[in-house]
Amino acid sequence: MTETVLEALADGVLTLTLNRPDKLNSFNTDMHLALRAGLQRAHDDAKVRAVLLTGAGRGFCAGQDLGDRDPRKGGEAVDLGHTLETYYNPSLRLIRALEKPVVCAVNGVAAGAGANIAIACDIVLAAKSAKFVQAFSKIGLVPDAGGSWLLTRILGEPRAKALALTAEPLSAEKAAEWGLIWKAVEDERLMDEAMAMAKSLAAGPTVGLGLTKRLIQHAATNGFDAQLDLERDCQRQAGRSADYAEGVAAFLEKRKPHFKGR
Ligand code: T3D
Repeated sequence: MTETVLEALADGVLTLTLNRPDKLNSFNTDMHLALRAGLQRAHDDAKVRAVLLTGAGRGFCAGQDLGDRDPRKGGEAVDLGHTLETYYNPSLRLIRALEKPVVCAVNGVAAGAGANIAIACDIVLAAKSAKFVQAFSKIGLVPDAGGSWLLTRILGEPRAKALALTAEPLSAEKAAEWGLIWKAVEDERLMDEAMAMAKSLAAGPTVGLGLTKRLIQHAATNGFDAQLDLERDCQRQAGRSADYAEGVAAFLEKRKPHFKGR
């Protein structure tokens, strides 16, 4: 059977490739479970120091496989609240909670939950030909996979509402201009640039990078005082890491640091 998510670990980077290209990598149950297993491995395996998420074929991910939701097939209606809680939300939570950088290479269209999984990642690069589509309103649904939260915080209400209500595609270049993603790159450069970014992060001070991710995510909801407290706690922890000692020693010795991720 074809694997729905391909996993490859090299140079500290765990590459997860959504692999249902004939369906634009839309999610069936198997792909949900495989993605979650890959993300869990990223948590558990100390050899993984960064994740690169991408899609096979011409699309990144078209969200839910609507073939699995065909109302014409009859039977009991699927409880979509249950499918979010059981399948989408655990992976979203894993991406956000993982204290290692997650780079996303959006190789083509990212629609519905696929768009929102992409923007939940830490650093998003997209091929210039890619587009982001909040496809939900076209089929009578609401933004999910964290989209209502992320879009509103990143873009503000006017743009979040317009994208969600109209389902108008947002080009990669516009997404970069609006700050929704890190950058749009030439199609043929995407995987090289995304992998170079992931490798560079994987060679970095993993403890400090993970804590940095935690801090920035909490800033969206913390008040200033609470954030100062969190910075204090995170800096205390980072200051106890071997990589901090190595970073300072390397600076003083005028050489490149060799971080070990501890
Ligand atoms: O259900 C729950 O558990 C709740 C959770 C919901 C989360 C969600 O994500 S809901 C939103 C679901 N996604 C969509 O509504 C997007 C549907 N797809 C599209 O709007 C378009 O396909 C795209 C904008 C993504 C891309 O357009 P285009 O013109 O580049 O490609 P296309 O020709 O429409 O699609 C290519 C093939 O992929 C086509 O198959 P075919 O005709 O070549 O055999 C198409 O049917 C298939 N495909 C694309 N999206 C889906 C899909 N098949 C199943 N499910 C899809 N979501």
